[in-house]
Amino acid sequence: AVTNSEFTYERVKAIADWLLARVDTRPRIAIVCGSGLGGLAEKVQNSMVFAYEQIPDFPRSTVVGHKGNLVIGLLDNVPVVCMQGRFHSYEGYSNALCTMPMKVFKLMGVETVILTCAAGGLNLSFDVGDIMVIKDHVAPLLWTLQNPLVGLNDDRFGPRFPAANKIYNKKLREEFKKIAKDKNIDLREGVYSSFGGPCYETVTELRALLQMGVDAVGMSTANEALVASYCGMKVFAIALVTNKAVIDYDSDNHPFHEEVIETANRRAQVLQELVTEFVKKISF
Ligand code: 6GU
Repeated sequence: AVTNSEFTYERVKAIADWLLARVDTRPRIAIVCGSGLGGLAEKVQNSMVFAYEQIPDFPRSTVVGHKGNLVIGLLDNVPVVCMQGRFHSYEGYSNALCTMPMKVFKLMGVETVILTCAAGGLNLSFDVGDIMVIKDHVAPLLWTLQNPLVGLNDDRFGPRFPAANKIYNKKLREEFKKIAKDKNIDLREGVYSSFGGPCYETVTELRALLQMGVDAVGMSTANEALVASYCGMKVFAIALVTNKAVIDYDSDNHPFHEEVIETANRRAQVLQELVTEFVKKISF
């Protein structure tokens, strides 16, 4: 397995330098587009598009609904670097590999990372299509040797023992909520949980999560948020509730990827509008 220590500072810096040598833009904001939300990257202008397989040391995207491009350009005149599609542990990638792009962003000069993802709604008051600002996470994979920070630590990235209680920047959350309020868009705020996938969770697992205070569940984001925060970048994350998590033992319903993509497509416009406005606001 690839461990944190295999992504040495020098190896990550080589990737960052490779990218910086090919663009004039110097983005201070990075955006990760989750399932069905890659349309945001198409709003980026004067962009340079790098297919992941073009970038040295980058893994490939293997998921339907996820393109695999790194897009660098201007989102409403603000320089951004945008991941159109992310890496997941269920693709066979270690969490260290899945989160390596965060370190690349750091060495490119990025200060703020915006993460988006699709998630199943667990909170009983949530509806399909709701947008949830993430304020905390529960990520069992990160309790194990799958934690992307396991391995030799390089203090140039971050501390050996990083705090995890303030990963999701409060000011940024407030800023985003203000923007939504001005636009009359309803927002939720809550706790996100991620499992490794690719299977969805059992009824009992979901019920346990609900009891723990989890509001939405997905297969990504928490690992990236951890590493971005560890690297000293500000983190903001939103989950789009694409389906309801099934917590009834006798329900005939079940989650499926097509529904996830369909809801994401339906709500992509609103999400893009919010994120674009947000990026403009925080770029000052
Ligand atoms: Cl119900 N679970 C997980 N882990 N990911 C999801 C989901 C559920 N719905 C959308 N993505």
